[in-house]
Parts: sequence; structure tokens; C-alpha cells
Amino acid sequence: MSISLTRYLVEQQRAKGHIPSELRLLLEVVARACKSISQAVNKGALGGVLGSAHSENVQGEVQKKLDIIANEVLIEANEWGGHLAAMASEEMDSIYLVPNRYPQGEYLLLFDPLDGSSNIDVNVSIGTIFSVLRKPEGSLGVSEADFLQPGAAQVAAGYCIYGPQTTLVLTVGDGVAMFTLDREQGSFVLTQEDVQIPADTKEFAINMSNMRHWDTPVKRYIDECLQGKEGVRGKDFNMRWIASMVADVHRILTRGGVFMYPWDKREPNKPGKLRLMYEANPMGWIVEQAGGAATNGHGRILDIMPQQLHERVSVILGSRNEVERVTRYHQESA
Ligand code: P6P
Repeated sequence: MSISLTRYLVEQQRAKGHIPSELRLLLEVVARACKSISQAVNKGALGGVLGSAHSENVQGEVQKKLDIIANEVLIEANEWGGHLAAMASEEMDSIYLVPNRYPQGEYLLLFDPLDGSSNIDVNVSIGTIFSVLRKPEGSLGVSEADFLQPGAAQVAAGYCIYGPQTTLVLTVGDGVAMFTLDREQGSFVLTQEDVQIPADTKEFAINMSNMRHWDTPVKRYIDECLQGKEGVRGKDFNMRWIASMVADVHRILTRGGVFMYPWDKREPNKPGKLRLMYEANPMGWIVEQAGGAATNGHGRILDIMPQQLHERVSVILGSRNEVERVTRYHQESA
């Protein structure tokens, strides 16, 4: 007998008590928005939604039409519910305050509405990543500063991967659960709970074309993987790089692995490519909740105190023993 997302959230609240009704509403509304995004993504060329929107986002990246559609779907789905005070998105320079015509809630929602959008036009899995924070007590209005909380302060985090299946992956701090979209019923059905990432792995994910720009500890780690059985690791490694963080992270949650987008010399002033608030923090928490680890090479990602809404960070996450090894190599070379 299948368990729907709603039933799961209600029963988790009854058993554990950390999904108050406002948070449950938020998660159900986000899931419904992901269903709409999945429909738009699945139409592809038939929906006239492929290609560029001929505009740039705050990162200076060309926006795809689906990036903007996904962003609008998430805003419209969430602004009326009374559960949110404001939202922040990779696709918007500044925060989005819930309009005065709607009641304000206690939660802040951050999202990358369609991560991996360079893969949209080539039909490779992409996804929506979201993170939920509480609005700080006492603050009257809402400002960008209210969002600048460490990842450890998240009350919920998740992603939805639009691949051969549309799967919603969620944590509220009590492990990780996966829900697969049943298109006939139009609902997300629980297909895995208590997800566990193996502590060891033989698979690494990194964009090898950047090798000449990497810092010493990353070069050392990857060189050892490439030496295989004959080298210090005593085993052969496999490599994957989908260039869609949601897809690479989903593989790691499913069978282990280590994902790395480290700092490199191309733009020395940038700590990394990926964004802290709505990519590294939600994914880092999900990975930790599944028994893995997530660091920036020096410390736990979830302990980083954000300075800016769209700041970037170096990311090493996945199978705990491998993340600890890469982090140790950074500390030894510091
Ligand atoms: P590169 C997608 O644009 C993204 O933000 C992540 O989803 C992905 O892991 C990374 O960038 C891919 O970057 O430099 O390999 O194209």
C-alpha cells in the first residue's frame, strides 16, 4: 500500500513532531510546484520552452526559458500560503517579499529553480533544489540579512530531480526520504526512507577539464584515484560527471561516491563555482542526513557563516571516508 507525501508528513509529525502544519503546507506546495516544473521540462521542444531567454541572472549566466518558468512557478505556488515571509532564488538579484495582500509566515524559502540548466537543451537530468530557514525572531520586516544563516540552521531541505523518474528527495533533520512521482495519480509516493550513503566508494565526480587549475590537495587526491590498484589506494576508481549537481548528488545518495567542485586558479577570488545558500547548504544537509559528509576542503559547509546571499563555495561531498580524506589533504597542504 503506497504512502503519499502528505501521509508521510502527517505521520512524521505525529511520531516525531518536527513538521508543524505551516512547514507541511510549505513542503506540499513546493512538491506541487515541482510537479508543474516536471510537466514543463518533460514537454521540451513541444512546449516551446527550450533555448535561451536572452537575459542574464545575478551570476551573469544566460538564463534559459525554463529557468525563468521554474522560478515563476515556485514564486506563484508559495506566495499566497501564509507560511512564508520571503523567498530567495538563484534567478533573482534580491529577495522576494511576500506581497502585502497575503499573510506573512515564519519561514524563508531559498531555491535554485532549475539547476543544471545547461543540460536542458540536451535532454539530460536537471532539478530543483530548495532550502527552508526560519525567519529570525523579533525582526519586524524581512531583509536579506535574515537569510544569512548557516546551513546548520535549516529546518528542511530537498531537491526534485527531473530524470527518467521525477523524484523528490527530502530531509527535515530526521534522515532522508525519497518520493517518486506517480503520474497517473499525480502524487509523490514514498519509495525510499532512511537513505544511507556507503562510507567508502570507488567513484568520483569532478570536471577533469579543470585539472591544470586545481590546488595541490585536489590534484593529489585525483592522481591517487587514477593510479588505481597499483597506487596507494590499492583499488581502481570510476569517474562520473553529469554537470548537473542534482543528478550527481542523486547518484551518490543511491550508490555512494564523492562529488567535488573545488576552488581553482581560473578565478582565484571566487571560493568555488557552486552557491552556498541554495545549492551547497541544502545538498550538504541532505548528504549528512544520509550518513555522508560535506566540506569546503577546510571545514563543514553547514558551519559556514554566509556574508552574501549569492556567495559561492568550494564543495566536496558524499561518502564520508572519501570526503574526510580530501579534507585531510587540504589541511596537510595548508
Ligand atoms: P561545469 C550547473 O550549471 C552547475 O551549477 C551544477 O549543477 C554542476 O555541478 C556544475 O554547475 C557544472 O559545472 O563547470 O562542469 O559545467
